[in-house]
Amino acid sequence: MECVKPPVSKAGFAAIVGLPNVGKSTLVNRLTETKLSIVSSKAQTTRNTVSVILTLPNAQIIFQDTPGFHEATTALNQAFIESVLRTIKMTDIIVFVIDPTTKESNQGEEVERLVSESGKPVILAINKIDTLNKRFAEDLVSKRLSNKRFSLVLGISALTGCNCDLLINGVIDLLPKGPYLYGEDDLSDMPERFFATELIREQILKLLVQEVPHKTAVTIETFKEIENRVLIQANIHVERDSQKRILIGKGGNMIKSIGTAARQRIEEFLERSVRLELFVKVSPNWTRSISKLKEFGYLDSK
Ligand SMILES: Nc1nc2c(ncn2[C@@H]2O[C@H](COP(=O)(O)OP(=O)(O)OP(=O)(O)O)[C@@H](O)[C@H]2O)c(=O)[nH]1
Ligand SMILES: [Mg+2]
Repeated sequence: MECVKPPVSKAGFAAIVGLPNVGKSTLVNRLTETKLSIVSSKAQTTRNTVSVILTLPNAQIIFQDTPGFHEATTALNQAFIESVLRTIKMTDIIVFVIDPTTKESNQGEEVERLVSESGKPVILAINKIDTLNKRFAEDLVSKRLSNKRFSLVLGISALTGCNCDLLINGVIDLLPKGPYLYGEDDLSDMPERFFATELIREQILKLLVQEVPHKTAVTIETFKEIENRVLIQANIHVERDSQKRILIGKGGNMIKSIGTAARQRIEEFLERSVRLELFVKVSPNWTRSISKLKEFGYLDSK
């Protein structure tokens, strides 16, 4: 009699770790075919560890996009670092992403040491190879292959998807065996209102220059269904009056542009019609205030 083997599934967490701007969020979106993690050309875009779930026929990977690891100059930066450290501690596998198009830094060495000493399996993903000559990219990979600390070394492009299938296979090989941890249709364990704040912040990062986006936090005050629409009222916090003026813009033009673009992105995400109301508030020195960081969701409120 033929014996039918039960399917063996694998499931676990893969943390995406690296310096700011190396393409971690672009990679998580590419691997999960979503746009859940916000991306911008500016460093320090991601501020919280963002979980995005990829469910395949025999494996479920919870990718955890982390903030770029960098020097802590404010309580906010310190919160980013703590979020990365916490995620490294909890994860099953680390995907360490580097950007060969920028020069190596002390911070780069520090984060490499951190992932190497984590005791977790590490995959090295050399990203942005679409911008490199093929031979040069191959040399970079072969140089790193001699480092036995890496379970796998791949040259990839999060932008074009090059070798991303190999990266997913590499993660699956290292995943622990076990049942799925989330429902097959779940995309994230984070609430819709979190993604709404991120999509507003994404437009702020896109439309404003210099330090204003980095001094901006978004909180949701109202998120409720009214007459077939979701009413979202959000506060945009800045540190100074001058930043408030820039955010509002001449005749309210800037805040209108942010609101229109963010509403469209939130509607795509929620697949529902949205009414978005934005209010700009001055919260002096919030990036240095522990109580404000807790209030804005960047630190545990315990
Ligand atoms: N050419 C190229 N650009 C890329 C690639 N991956 C990401 N980028 C670009 O790099 C920039 C930063 O991308 P993000 O995904 O926001 O980087 P991040 O590592 O998440 O940044 P932080 O959240 O600030 O730590 C964006 O302009 C991306 O379009 C890639 O494979 N090739
Ligand atoms: Mg990011």
